[in-house]
Amino acid sequence: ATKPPLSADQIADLNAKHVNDLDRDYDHLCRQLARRGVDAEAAVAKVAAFSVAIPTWGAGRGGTRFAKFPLAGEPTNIHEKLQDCAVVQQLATVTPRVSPHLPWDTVDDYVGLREEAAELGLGFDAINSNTFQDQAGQPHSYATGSLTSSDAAVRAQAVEHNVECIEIGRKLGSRDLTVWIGDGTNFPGQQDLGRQFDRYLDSASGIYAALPDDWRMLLEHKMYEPAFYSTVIQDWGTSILAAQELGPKAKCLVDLGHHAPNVNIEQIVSRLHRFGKLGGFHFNDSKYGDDDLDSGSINPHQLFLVFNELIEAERNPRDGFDPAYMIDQSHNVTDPIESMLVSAEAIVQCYAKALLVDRDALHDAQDRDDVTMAFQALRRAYTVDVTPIVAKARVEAGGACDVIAAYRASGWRDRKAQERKPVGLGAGIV
Ligand code: LRH
Ligand code: MN
Ligand code: MN
Repeated sequence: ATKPPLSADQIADLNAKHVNDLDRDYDHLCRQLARRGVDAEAAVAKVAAFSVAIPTWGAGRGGTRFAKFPLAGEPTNIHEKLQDCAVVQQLATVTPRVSPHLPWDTVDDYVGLREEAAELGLGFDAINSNTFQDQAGQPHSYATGSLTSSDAAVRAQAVEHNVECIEIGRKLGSRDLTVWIGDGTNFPGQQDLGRQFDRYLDSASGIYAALPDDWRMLLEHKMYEPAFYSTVIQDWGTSILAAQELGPKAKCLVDLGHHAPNVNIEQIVSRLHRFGKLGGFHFNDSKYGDDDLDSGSINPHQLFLVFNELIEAERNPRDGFDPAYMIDQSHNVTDPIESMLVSAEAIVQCYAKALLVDRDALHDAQDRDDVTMAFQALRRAYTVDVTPIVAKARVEAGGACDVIAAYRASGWRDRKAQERKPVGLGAGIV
């Protein structure tokens, strides 16, 4: 039996205050959309089937390289992080899986951890390896890079860590390994750009060889940081070349904050899908770089356009269509639970809006080169307030109508501030 952290009765009581208004708003929206020939109920069903993983590290306060400001009652270990993720899932109902990061989430008993998560109503999603930091007691430093280091012993250690992540992931029930490396250079001439990529391919193929048949290796690119002159896996071009070289189980992962400014990310989605290489997503928002801001807080229209491409991709599956969706954010100034609740809602809202696009009208306008009506097909969906659709799906799944109000009414963080040990001060990690 599952042991949800919040009282289901309290959520139901809070919802009782809203259900009449929600039903009225939902009926009104259904009628409005029906006039345009759009089926709101179908959107509710699709929204109810949608899910996005949340990262264990997102449950704690993030930080910058300048400072981290801890929050009273924030989780300090994987067990407490799972509890907080379970709170998000209970209220939002679209985040049933967590994505672990190793060695940040190291425990002695991974089978036990999987059971602990299951009791909280959670499963595990993609496992993330970490060869961008040194860990205490590790034989070799990653100061010269990891999978691409010029030192063979360092490369072997980095490969070995990824293989261990796969073994741990098998115990947790994961089926994807996400590999992001910080390798690159800070000075022109520091390394040979070609030979460094060769070393990447060689190391990555060692990891690929350890993948079980039903696993995928998700290659995550990022333009810069921590390397500031060149980065080995810097863009989707390098990423897809590597994935093609490695084999069919290697796919590309798109983190929304990892691109050059103004890059057309939705077009990248389309390209990767065209070649069967779209493997997953890290959702966040960005103003300047890899800001890891809350999803939809800066450019919700871009998020909508990304989902528009994802829906087109789903309708035209190539090599299957099964992207691993995850929130990847750094919650520096908010309660992480609140950020994840709001972000999950923003993501689902953009998905719901993309579902409302009249695709026949869009495709017809495209075929006739009617620019205005093609754009209108998108615009008319984007401007719909889909709150009732998203709330309807959530309440039907036992979640909260107003996620933030319900979370605050639960008093969760104040209780945890009494129970949990305080977090020390320190610089942030990512
Ligand atoms: C790198 C990244 C990657 C890491 C995470 C902590 O910037 O996006 O996904 O695993 O941050
Ligand atoms: Mn990421
Ligand atoms: Mn990032």
